[in-house]
Amino acid sequence: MKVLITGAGGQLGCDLATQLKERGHYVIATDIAARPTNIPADQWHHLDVSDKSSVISLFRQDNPEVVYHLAAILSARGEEIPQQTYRVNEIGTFNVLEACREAQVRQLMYCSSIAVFGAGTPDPTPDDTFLMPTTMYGVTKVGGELLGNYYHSRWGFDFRGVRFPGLISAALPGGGTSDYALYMYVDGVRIGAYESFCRPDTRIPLMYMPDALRALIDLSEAPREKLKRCVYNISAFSPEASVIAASVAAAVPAVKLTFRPDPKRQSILDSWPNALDDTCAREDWGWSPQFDLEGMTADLIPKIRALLKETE
Ligand code: AKB
Repeated sequence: MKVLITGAGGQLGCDLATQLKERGHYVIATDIAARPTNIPADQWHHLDVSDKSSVISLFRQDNPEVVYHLAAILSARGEEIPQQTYRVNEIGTFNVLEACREAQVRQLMYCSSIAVFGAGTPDPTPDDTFLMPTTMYGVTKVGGELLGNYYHSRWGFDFRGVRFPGLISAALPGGGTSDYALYMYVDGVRIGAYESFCRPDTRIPLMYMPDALRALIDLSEAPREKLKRCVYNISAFSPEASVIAASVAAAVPAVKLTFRPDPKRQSILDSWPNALDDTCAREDWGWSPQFDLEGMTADLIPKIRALLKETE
């Protein structure tokens, strides 16, 4: 099957391209950023999703069956450049949906986020509750979900998405507010120290990358008649930041993990749910995470060490 990925140069995109190829798909990777080394030049296109005519002509030319739409500016970076974040995330998603319609793409997979929620949601937070995000990133993710739901009900278009927790992997992310968790691992191993920009009692939903990739692919392959909605909460674990630090410290002796909250990013973290209720995903398409915090720590730390050796 021919699959196109937008934002393929990011934290999620690089690993997703590899996984989809391993499953035998022909992957066309696109991004505004430089081509990652794991993607051959003939399967790579420069694409700015905020440029509608480029998106439409590329989709028409390459004719993908499924599109994974990952291109987005994340929450912390988005607060520095809100207007550009609106263009890339909101207009970009509209352009991708329109291009799917014009080029008769069969399915669009969408990456939403815990950032669609604002403070005061029930704990754990269910799929259907009030959506009052405080960041431009969150606003545009709500907008993307609503647009996709509209295309589904108006034209029967197969739009599907997950609300991702903060994702943790060996690859460096770009501009997320959940990045403190990832940097405890990466800088903990690489430098032996990391100062988190949040309080030790900060608690948001998090997920290890292999589970995140499996969620996207499983949802894409689920029979449509089993799905009662287009966008699903998915959840794995929600440890306090101090508990993550203890898990890293147990695996990386002498690591120095400290906390100095940054008021802006802390207020974003405080506005997000502590935990998500993912009952609908479990019931409709059999979602279940394989990694908890300790399982992730045991798997991830050797991977970061191996990556560091490769780049030495
Ligand atoms: C971010 O921190 O902005 C993202 C997210 C939670 O969607 N990682």
